[in-house]
Amino acid sequence: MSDSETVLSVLADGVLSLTLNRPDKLNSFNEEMHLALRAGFERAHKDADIRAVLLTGAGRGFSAGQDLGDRDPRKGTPDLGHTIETFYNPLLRLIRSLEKPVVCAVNGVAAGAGANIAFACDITLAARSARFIQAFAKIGLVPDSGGTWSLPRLIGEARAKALALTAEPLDAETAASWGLIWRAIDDDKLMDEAKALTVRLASGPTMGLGLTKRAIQAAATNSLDEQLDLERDLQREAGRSADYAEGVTAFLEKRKPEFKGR
Ligand code: T3D
Repeated sequence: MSDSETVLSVLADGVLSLTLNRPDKLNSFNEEMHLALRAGFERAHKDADIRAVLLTGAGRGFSAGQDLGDRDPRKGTPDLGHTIETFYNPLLRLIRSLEKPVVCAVNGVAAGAGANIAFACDITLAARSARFIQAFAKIGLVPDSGGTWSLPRLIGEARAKALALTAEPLDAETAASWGLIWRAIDDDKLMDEAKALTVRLASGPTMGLGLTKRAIQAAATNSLDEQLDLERDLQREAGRSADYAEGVTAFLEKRKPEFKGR
């Protein structure tokens, strides 16, 4: 577990809140922040007391992607393939493979990898004032952090290409209406709503929610037949969980279920 101040980490009510915390640099990623965020998601994988994750940013931005201060070309040519392999790809894989809900509260501008990390989360809310920018085109790079995978799937090739080739900012309302995120929310209500949603998810049937996440993600590459088989297998697994027994018992007894996440 990293004790870096670049990502604030708080566990309460089954929710691990991870706050990107380099506000002076719009929470752009340096190596320390990469390692700290990764440590947060690794902890979420291992710790059964964590039943949902809330990712957000401190200050006026969510994240401006890679810290370009660490990429001064006058000091030499970096191997960006190495940094993608070492930092961004493992992070994306940790978020997608975590079988617990990951909520992202985009509190302000999300640019470059910052935008695509937000799109990789399970439920993404954004402040109405937030903007999403595929900033890569402005500096001669290619969208990363899964952007070339998630954008066409979420919004289709025409919109994906236009965003990626022009680097034009997309406002939160439009991002929601296009299906890139779940909802745009008034700035002053964003964190309350995001916290309430994450706490609600953390008190849910964690195993069933995790298997649901796995199934929906698998649909991107499965045929219908493969997906039907997967649903059968996952339903079998979910049907053996204590939370399923509790859910049905509570329904029959006309009371609220008390899920334990098992
Ligand atoms: O390198 C690799 O490992 C490959 C992986 C790449 C992944 C990527 O994410 S590449 C894309 C990198 N990100 C960008 O290109 C975005 C750069 N930032 C911007 O275009 C703008 O800052 C924004 C549009 C995001 C926000 O604009 P604005 O006007 O609201 O804020 P600002 O004034 O530009 O920024 C505020 C401060 O944050 C400023 O510092 P200062 O002058 O007050 O000391 C600015 O320099 C700093 N900042 C913003 N973005 C970055 C940054 N510092 C370092 N790196 C940044 N990416």
